Amino acid sequence: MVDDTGALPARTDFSEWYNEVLWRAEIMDVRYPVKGLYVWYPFGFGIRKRTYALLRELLDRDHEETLFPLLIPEQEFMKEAEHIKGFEDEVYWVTHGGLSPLDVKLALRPTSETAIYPMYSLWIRSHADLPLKLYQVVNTFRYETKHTRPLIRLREITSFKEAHTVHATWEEAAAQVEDAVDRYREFYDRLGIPVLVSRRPDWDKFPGADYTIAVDCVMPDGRTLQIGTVHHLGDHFSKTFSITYEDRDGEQRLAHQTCYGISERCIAALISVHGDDRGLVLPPEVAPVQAVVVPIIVGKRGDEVLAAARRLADDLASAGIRVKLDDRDLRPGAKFYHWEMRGVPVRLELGPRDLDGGVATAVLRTGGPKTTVPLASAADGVRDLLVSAMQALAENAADQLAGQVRTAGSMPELAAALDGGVAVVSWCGEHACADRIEEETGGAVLGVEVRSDLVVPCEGACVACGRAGTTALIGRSY
Ligand code: 5CA
Ligand code: ZN
Repeated sequence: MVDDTGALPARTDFSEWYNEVLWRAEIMDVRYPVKGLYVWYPFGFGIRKRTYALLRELLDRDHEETLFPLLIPEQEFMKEAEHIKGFEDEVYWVTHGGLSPLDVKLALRPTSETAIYPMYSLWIRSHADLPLKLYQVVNTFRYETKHTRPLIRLREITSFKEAHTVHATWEEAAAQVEDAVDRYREFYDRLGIPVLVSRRPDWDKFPGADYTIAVDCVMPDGRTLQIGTVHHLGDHFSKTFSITYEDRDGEQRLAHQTCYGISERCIAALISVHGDDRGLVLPPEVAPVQAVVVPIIVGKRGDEVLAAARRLADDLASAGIRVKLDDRDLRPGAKFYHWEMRGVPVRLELGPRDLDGGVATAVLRTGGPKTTVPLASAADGVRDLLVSAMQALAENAADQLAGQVRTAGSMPELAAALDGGVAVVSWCGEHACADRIEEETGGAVLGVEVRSDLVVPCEGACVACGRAGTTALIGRSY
């Protein structure tokens, strides 16, 4: 689909690398003629499909999937004051049906609180209806004015997973927030992406929330990407939308709510955190192709080798491994390059000498020495290799993050730490100090109550004003 010959820029030129890998590995085509809207290539969509299957698997344990309309009537959208303030400059409006102006303008959902909660008001009657835990995977629209970027800052978010839960009490909703954070950690753990979890400062919380817990990853250039958020909504929306329930004593009470979301930024993280100078490196669970078989056809045993390669691929396929036989009329080197770019975890080479030895030569995308897999038990061998590939990928990513987190005790140290990473500092909690940090270092306070083994508590004097502070995470973010 794309001509992918030619070298990729080094990943140390992260922006260049990212843009090139997106088309060379056939993930996104950026040529769609609307700013902030991009097209999934089928290969990229294959990664997306499997990544979201994993997300669904984790949520389906105790949530139910649903689907609400894209259009939200203006009067519902305008109901919750803080929420509107947060989104008013980002909403697309539908104003006409054909040539006729609509009586009621319709918003394209930027997120779905105001679509879902009027229905929750009808659905929830008594304590027996609680807790309610629903989610949907939809497209949402945000008229972003910051620099748009494929998979990172979109005007049409194509893969917005949003969960909306309702509980009897504030405490139960708070427990759900913790549960959701754990679920997101598990999701990123399965993808081998180490994350930093923290509570956002109040001025950075979701419009209409009591508090927001965010999940960030660190990109290769040291900038952070918010790849998930969990919000405690308190009773703000239940007041506005009359979501009440009758408790055990027959009293009407306001419900308490949470919502949490993940977008295709999870794919941006997957690509960026694991990729290398040769292209993608994919976790086997979400790789569209887990193993590629490349016949090495030299001399006159070509037919024999090709037949054995076909048998090998068939064996792997019938064992449930996603395998491709690359029998194209190309040099092996060109095939290696092609599949490395696409992040295929295991490459199996089969030449006359391998065949004589009853093995295939195996190479992991994550590196390391070549090994062999016996043809007689190829599926078992490849399965083991996929496990090793996943381990290597997760270890590499953990090492990478460990090198990107630094503690800083002064403003100059902080500025230095932000070059290529994130910083842990002591901060007094004042907005003015956060502003000073931002002006002098370009770093924002990402959050407090930071949860990560990599973060050592930092309880001394505020890095900006010297008053007493507590541990805070500072980063330059996407
Ligand atoms: N209703 C809540 C929870 S679903 C909500 O909308 N939260 S949010 O605004 O924080 O969005 C959830 C996640 O979507 C963010 O953490 C971020 O990872 C991702 N996201 C937000 N805006 C964009 C965008 N323009 N492009 C890509 N991803 C985005
Ligand atoms: Zn301070």
